Amino acid sequence: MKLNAEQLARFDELGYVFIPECFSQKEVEALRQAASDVLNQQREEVWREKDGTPRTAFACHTYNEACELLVHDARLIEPLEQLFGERTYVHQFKINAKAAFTGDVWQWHQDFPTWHKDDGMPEPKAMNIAIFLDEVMPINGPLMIVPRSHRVGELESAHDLKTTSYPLWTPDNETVSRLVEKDGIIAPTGKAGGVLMFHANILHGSAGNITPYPRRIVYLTLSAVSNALTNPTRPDFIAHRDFTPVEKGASDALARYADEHLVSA
Ligand SMILES: O=C(O)CCC(=O)C(=O)O
Repeated sequence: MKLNAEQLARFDELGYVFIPECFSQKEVEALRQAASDVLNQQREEVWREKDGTPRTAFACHTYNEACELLVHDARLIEPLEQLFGERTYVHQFKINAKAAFTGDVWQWHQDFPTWHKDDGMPEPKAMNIAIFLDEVMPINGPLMIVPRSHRVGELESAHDLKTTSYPLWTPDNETVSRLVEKDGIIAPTGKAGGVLMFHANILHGSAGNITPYPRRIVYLTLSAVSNALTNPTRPDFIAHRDFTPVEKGASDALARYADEHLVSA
């Protein structure tokens, strides 16, 4: 799947592209079952909120087949190859649960400062791709984005350890206010199966989820192969050390997996 001229122009101008209903309901259902499975595992890759609810399952493509198939999905790989002009490796893969009632905040941040300062990633030639596993609504902690903020480059930031997320490099409130005053905040919402791709320097964050509606999102981070990590300090389940280009799988691989494995409710 390639981005069209309008999507490319939109990405350049605003720093993100949203593709509603990119994955079918059958594929999403297979991924939802995968999410329930991995988030309930007791292992070092699964991090929890203060009350013990699962928050993030890292690297689950290494211990779940549906997640592994997703990593090789051309709908995710091709647009990034197109944007970077080269092949990509998997820098990170995770499922953020943002559980009903207890899913906690993600502070305002750009992704690149953390990748740069904690992992030694040379350039912002990497990107997060969000795949919605539940309907993302204005009320259940959607990802909020400051459009055009990718154009300001890497903001000054401090290491913030306040939430249950891994430590992030976050800008101060004055900086966030200044950028928001200029360009506002948007929150792409939509049905499960939607895909949101956003620039490594876009300012984003999300509020806590006090609704009864979970908001599970998969995040696949792909980086250009020329942009390998030079000094990773985080565990390799958070910042992978394998920089070989990710291969594209069969276009119907996830759908076939769903046909073979879906457990009906
Ligand atoms: O899931 C969210 O709400 C935010 C995740 C995020 O910002 C990140 O992984 O960098």
